[in-house]
Amino acid sequence: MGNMVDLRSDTVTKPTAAMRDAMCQAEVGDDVYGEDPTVNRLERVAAELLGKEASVFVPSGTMANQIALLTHTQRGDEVFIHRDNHIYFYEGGGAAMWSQATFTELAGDEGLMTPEELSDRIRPRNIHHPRPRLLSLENTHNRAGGAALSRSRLMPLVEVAREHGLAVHLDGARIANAAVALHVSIASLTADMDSVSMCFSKGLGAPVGSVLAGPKDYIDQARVYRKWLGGGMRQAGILAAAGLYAIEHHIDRLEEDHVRAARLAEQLRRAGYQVDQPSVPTNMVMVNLDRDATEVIQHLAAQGVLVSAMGPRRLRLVTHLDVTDADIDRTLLEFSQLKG
Ligand code: TLP
Repeated sequence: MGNMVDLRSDTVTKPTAAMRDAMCQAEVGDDVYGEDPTVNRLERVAAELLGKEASVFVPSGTMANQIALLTHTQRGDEVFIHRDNHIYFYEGGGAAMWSQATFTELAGDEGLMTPEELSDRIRPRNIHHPRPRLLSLENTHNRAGGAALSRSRLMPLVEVAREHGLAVHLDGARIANAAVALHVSIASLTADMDSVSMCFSKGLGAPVGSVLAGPKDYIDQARVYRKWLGGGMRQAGILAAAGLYAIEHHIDRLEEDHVRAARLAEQLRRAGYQVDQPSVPTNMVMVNLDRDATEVIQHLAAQGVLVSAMGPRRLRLVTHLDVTDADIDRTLLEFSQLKG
C-alpha cells in the first residue's frame, strides 16, 4: 500500500532492511528437534526479558494465549477475564475449541475489573460451580486505548487471585509499550504473573512471532500443546532472528510512536474530535464519532489514510515503526477536512 498512511494497527509494519538482513544471516536447524540455534537463543533471551525460567516461540499472539489457557486449565475450569480483553473479544471463541474453559467476564475502566468485583465473582468450591482456575489480564490494554497498567494497579487483582488459588496469565502482546510508557523494566511488570505472552509482530516490527513465557515445567507442557495446534515450526530461526533483532533495536524507539500518538490525539481534539482517553499513554488513539464509523473509514481510505473501527461509532488509530511525522500531519489534514 504505497503512499497510504496505515494506522489500522501496529501489526502492519514491514521488516526493515536491517531486520531482513538479520533474518537472512540466521543460523537455522529443525526446531521440532530443538535444534534451531536462533530459536533457542530467542527463547532464552525472551525468558530473561520477561523474568521467567523458560519461553516457547509460537507463530502468533493468539496461539500464545490459547496455549496459555490450555496449559493452565482443565475442561470446564473457570477463567476470570475482562470483557474487552483480546482473548475474550478477538480470538474467535477459540477457547471453546481448545481449552474448553468457562469464561466469567467482568467489566471496568481501562481493561480492569475492581478487586472487590473479582473477589465477589469467585464462588466457593461446591459441586455446582466450575473450578475457579485463572485470572487473565492484558497490558497494554488494546480496547482500553493502549492503557499502560502499572504494577500497583495490577497487584490488588493478583492478590485476590492468589487468595483464591488462581493462576494469573498476562496477555503482554504489547508489554514493551507498557514498560516504555511507564519507564520501568518489562520484567517488573511481569514478575507477579505465572505466564506471559509477548508479540514481536506488533510495535516491535517483526513480520511474525510471539512467545509464551513461564516456569520450566509449564513451558514444557506448552510445547506439547504447540505441537497439537500445528505450531511446531522447522527452520524457524529465520523468524526468530527478526524477534531477536526487534528486542535489541526496536524497544526503546517505541517512545517515538507514543509521542506521535500523543500529538495526533491532542491535535484531533483541537480540531473538534472527541478522543476518549484522558491521556494517550502508548501508541493508540481512540476517536468517538457522532456518525457511523464505516462511512468515515471509507472516506479516509479514499484519501489514503487507513484507520480501523473499534465500535459502531469509534475509531482506532495506531502509530508504529512505519508512521512518520509527515504521516501524522497528513492524517490531521484529512480529519480536519472531514470536519469542515
Ligand atoms: N490484536 C490485533 C487484532 O486482533 C485486534 C490488533 O490489530 O490490535 N493480544 C492482544 C492484546 C492483541 O492486540 C493481539 C492482536 C493479539 C493478542 C493477537 O496477536 P496475533 O494477531 O499475533 O494473533
